[in-house]
Amino acid sequence: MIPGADSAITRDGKALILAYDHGLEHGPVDFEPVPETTDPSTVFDVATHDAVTAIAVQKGVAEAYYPSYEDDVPLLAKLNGTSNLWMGEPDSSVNWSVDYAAELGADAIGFTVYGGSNHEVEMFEEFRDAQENAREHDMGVVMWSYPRGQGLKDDTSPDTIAYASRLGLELGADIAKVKYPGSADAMSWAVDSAGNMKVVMSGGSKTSDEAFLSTVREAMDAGADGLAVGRNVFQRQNPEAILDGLEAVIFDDASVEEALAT
Ligand code: FBP
Repeated sequence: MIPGADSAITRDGKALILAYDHGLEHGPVDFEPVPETTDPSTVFDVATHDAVTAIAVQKGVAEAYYPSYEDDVPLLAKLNGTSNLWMGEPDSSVNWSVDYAAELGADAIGFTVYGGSNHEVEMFEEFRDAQENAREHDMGVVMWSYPRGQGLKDDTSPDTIAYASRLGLELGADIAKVKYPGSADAMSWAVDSAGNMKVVMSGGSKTSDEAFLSTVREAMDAGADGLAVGRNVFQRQNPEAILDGLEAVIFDDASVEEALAT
């Protein structure tokens, strides 16, 4: 971790990353609630909202769409990713290089690490290469730290999520993105376990405005540094409204009631 390496994708030290790699990770089924989101331009337009500190996409989407948005939103190059068609032990192929991401204008890299998977050793080594290369380009490093695999019983338990955030610090991420462990106390432990590395909460499947903003408020109160979110934004008919609310909670320290009123 290098303090400040994430500055291009944070605002006042906090992050609101809009994740849009679902076409690879889950398939087009994630676009069904709002069919217009099948077109990446629709989600890049959403990402121009002031609250969004970076958009995370895979290579093909970056190549085809980022040139039209490079002045509007920082790019977080999600380097690895796997499809839902893969039925094996959790693993993720590296789909583009750090050098190529830098050439496309990326400000930071994103990398999934499945700690505990039978493929942990290779994933750690791939992360090492990407992390060290990102340092050469002065790019921030965000780890999607998702412990999972056949040996892991509960991938969102407090122990597991604290371990997930600690893996980010140990392996040299600037920000670790972790699943919400279910309570403020557990999130607080995950944040403490990360030392001075930043921890952001992962969005998860779509919930109501109030439920989602309440969880984000809880995570922020527990010391989280923001959010990396996909479906809870782009699966809404009015994504700008939830981004207004998230901006209030994350950057202006608003209560849920205040955020709902924005
Ligand atoms: P969501 O906010 O929609 O959960 O997106 C966050 C994210 O990490 C995406 O970047 C990724 O596509 C997806 O979740 C992977 O989720 P999972 O591996 O749990 O299916």
